[in-house]
Amino acid sequence: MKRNNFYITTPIYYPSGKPHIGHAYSSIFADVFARFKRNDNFNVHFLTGTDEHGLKIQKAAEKNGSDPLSYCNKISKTFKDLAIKLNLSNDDFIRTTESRHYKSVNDIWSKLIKSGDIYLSKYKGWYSVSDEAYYNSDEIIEKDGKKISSFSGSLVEWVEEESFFFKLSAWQNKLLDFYNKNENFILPVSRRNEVISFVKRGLKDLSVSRTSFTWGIKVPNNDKHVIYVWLDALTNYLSALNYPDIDNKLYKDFWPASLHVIGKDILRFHAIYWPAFLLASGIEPPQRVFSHGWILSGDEKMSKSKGNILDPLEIINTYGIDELRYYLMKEVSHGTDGNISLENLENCINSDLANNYGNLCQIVFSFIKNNCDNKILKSQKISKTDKDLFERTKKLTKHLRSDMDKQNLNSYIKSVIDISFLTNKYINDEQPWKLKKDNIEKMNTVLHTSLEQIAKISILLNPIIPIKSLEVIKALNIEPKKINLSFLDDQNILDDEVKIKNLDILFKKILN
Ligand code: ME8
Repeated sequence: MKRNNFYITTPIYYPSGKPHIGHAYSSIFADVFARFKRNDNFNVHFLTGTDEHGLKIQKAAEKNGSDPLSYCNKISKTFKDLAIKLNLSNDDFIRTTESRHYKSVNDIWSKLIKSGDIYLSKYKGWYSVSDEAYYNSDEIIEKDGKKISSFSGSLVEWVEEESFFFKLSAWQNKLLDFYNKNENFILPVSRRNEVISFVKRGLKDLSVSRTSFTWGIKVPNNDKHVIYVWLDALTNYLSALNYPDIDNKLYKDFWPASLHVIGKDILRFHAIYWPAFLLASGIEPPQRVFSHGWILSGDEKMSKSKGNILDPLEIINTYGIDELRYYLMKEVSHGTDGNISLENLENCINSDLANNYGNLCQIVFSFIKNNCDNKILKSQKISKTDKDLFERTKKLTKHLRSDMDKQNLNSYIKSVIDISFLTNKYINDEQPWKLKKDNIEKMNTVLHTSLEQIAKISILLNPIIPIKSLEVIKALNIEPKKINLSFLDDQNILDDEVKIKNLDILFKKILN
């Protein structure tokens, strides 16, 4: 991969039911990084899609009286539509039922056979259809007379069938070595530690094919078996770059992936199986797997099987997409789980968006419209207060790139909102409405400085609230294609003379 290229992926979603807020969270989180990197002049490739094979999907289709492919065609479209509603900036949407994906999975399988990493035997053990995961006996507990996984709480069933196995046990030390050499491969650190201690406890060979159902990619030269859905699904990240054609531009530019965003429930697959499959195939593993926590409802993960779902589309219709994006990114701490509620959403919209950033834009834009004919010429005289604001802003922006490079979005948002808070305070202290009477020169400086701050804040918030921030950016007469983060290296954004356009109210305060 060339420098300045950035390949980022969301998990590909099971089209087994309606998308929920947990799916929206994973997708928006990835989108924020894709947009941030684009604004920072990276060449970005952002992938999302649907994971359409396996028993879980076959069963969901049967329940709906449909054949699996027709069922997937229908439900995959709801995820594609959701991507549009969430305003995702994805460059591609992959479906694992596409021929480009079959080609790539077949190639990986053949490579693993050739390297001697796959052998035929018999699987005897526990399987969860809902997680599409195998569990060891010591991971199974009994609840209400039913066997469940202690890890996910999902029902498991006993399976005995002929199966191909991947020699995962042989990769234990090589994986530990890989984690050691690539300190930031798994973030946050708590998840990295979790993975390392799991691998240190010993890895068993992994069953990578099934014979008891048919909905999947057939094992090459053995029609009785379908390839285990996780070996199939993970390979999507390569298929989307036209793998196995490794000489094509997409693959050359973007592999290894820069960042796989995933939820903590699928960490084992991405942080253990995936690098092992890749190393065994002679392909470089991705650079980073970032595992976010769960969105909880009460104390439980929000999910279809638990029936405690908040519908993202309903929230978008009531509150707006930027409002939902901001709330999810700000309120849910990214490494850990977070509870969400409509009450907190409303409080967050009021405090950060309406009363802070929105208020700042409204005060400055309407004052300039009513008193300065929408034009401001910067004067050269800078006061101590102006300098102070500039210095404090600089201190807050200093760590933003490194925050984003570690997916520390909470810290990033906090700093940007602090800048907005400081600027509101600056306006209140400097009171341009009083300066209008006897110090026009200073009034102009205060207004110009405020516009410069608004420009910075809007560009920094752009990855999170792309629609509203763009309204402000356009009202500042900054061309959208000129958005970039070079001001983080100490440059100003605005010319000395600024002509602005009218700006409508950005965020309405929600009254209870
Ligand atoms: O796991 N809170 O698909 P999926 C936060 N097909 N994130 C949540 C969540 C919640 N309540 N519920 C789900 C799969 N997610 C596989 C991925 S990738 C090669 C294959 C997140 O539709 C979950 O953690 O069950 C996961 O990252 C993503 O949504 C997709 O879940």
